[in-house]
Amino acid sequence: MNSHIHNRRGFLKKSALTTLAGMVGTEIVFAKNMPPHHVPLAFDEGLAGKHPDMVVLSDKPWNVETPPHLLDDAITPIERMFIRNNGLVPEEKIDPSTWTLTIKGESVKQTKTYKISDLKAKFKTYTYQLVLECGGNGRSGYVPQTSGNQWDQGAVSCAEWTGVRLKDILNDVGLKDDAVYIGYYGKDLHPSRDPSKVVISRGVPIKKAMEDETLIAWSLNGKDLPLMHGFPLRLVVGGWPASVSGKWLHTIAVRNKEHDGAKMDGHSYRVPRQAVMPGEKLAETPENFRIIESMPVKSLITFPKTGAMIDVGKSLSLRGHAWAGDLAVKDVFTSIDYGATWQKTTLQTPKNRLAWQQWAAQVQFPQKGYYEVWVRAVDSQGVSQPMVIPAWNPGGYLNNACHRIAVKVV
Ligand SMILES: Nc1nc2c(c(=O)[nH]1)N[C@H]1C(S)=C(S)[C@@H](COP(=O)(O)O)O[C@H]1N2
Ligand SMILES: [Mo]
Repeated sequence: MNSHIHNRRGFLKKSALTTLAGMVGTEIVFAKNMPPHHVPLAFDEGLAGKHPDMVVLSDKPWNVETPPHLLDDAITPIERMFIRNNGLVPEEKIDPSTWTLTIKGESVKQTKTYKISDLKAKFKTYTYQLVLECGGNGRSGYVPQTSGNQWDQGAVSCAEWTGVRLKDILNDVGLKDDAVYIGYYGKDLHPSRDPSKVVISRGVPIKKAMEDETLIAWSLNGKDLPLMHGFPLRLVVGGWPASVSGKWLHTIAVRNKEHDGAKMDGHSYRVPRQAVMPGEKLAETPENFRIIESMPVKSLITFPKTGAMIDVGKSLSLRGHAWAGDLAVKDVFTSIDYGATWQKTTLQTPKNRLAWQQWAAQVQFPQKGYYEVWVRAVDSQGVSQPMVIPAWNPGGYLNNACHRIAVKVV
């Protein structure tokens, strides 16, 4: 946040003009014409601290994705993490020392409220590397096009989250026997700015909520959460659509039924129970649609970048990551002949459950010319990524088709 340049609502401070010019590295011509509410693009808060090559899909709300070659690190740096907001970032001043988390709902024995300092003092702190992938990652591959952000391959990250286990908090609160689901509430605003409207409130079954790796986190890659990623507190649930990892978290409801918050209904984060024809309209009932739970097996080539040129006779070093929702990845293969033959790569074990795994390969090309390198992962139950786009669905979710890059041997 460039709070010394402009405040949360984007008013440019007059005194900041000189600083701003300094940061741009040159004079801002026509600065006197800048409207008072104007946030200079170069410093727009959504992109503050982000890598310049991130791809902006929209800015109201912010939806920003990462090109695959920027995801080369084992732990995704904050500047390379995708952003997916359904509404507007909280505009109030956030003070972590007064921020609270309330656990309530039909299935708690008592309602209890904790300050962040209480969480830190009362419960053991854990750090996990967790894959967060938007349920709509890969949506742009579906024909006919479905509504929603047209993500390519980059709505995924695996960063290091630090916080306390949700299960430790829930055990401290005390649950009734009928607890089956949790739902989160965050402080972001509905795009209409109507405070009575909740923009998103999703959740997971109690079994997933009680897993060791399900965290209430205040830290990302060893630093305070950035505002865009949920400062000061966030639910983090690895392996499931990242929409269940609620940002700007202030309340968790423990439910005696499936959570019925915003974006739990219709075809939101749901897929048809039975395959449908591409473009087919289907009544949006729970009989027809199931909630997406564990994400399917997937992989990325993060090096080299597509379009790489290599000298004939040289072998090419390839690398990337693979992940499989709640499961581990068993094998990763590459192909240079459109899937006719596959070579096994070297695959590392995950740092912890629900972290992505690194793979690496050396590939030889038989002659000069154009190639595509494909990567395909197989999960611990033997299920493989498809080589073609998987079943079309009205929400455009779960496209886990093989990632590919173009290589020219010269
Ligand atoms: N409060 C709140 N939490 C949220 C969202 C949101 O809009 N509001 N978006 C969800 C969705 S759909 C995704 S994919 C992830 C994205 O997390 P990130 O922006 O930190 O990468 O946050 C989830 N948590
Ligand atoms: Mo998402």
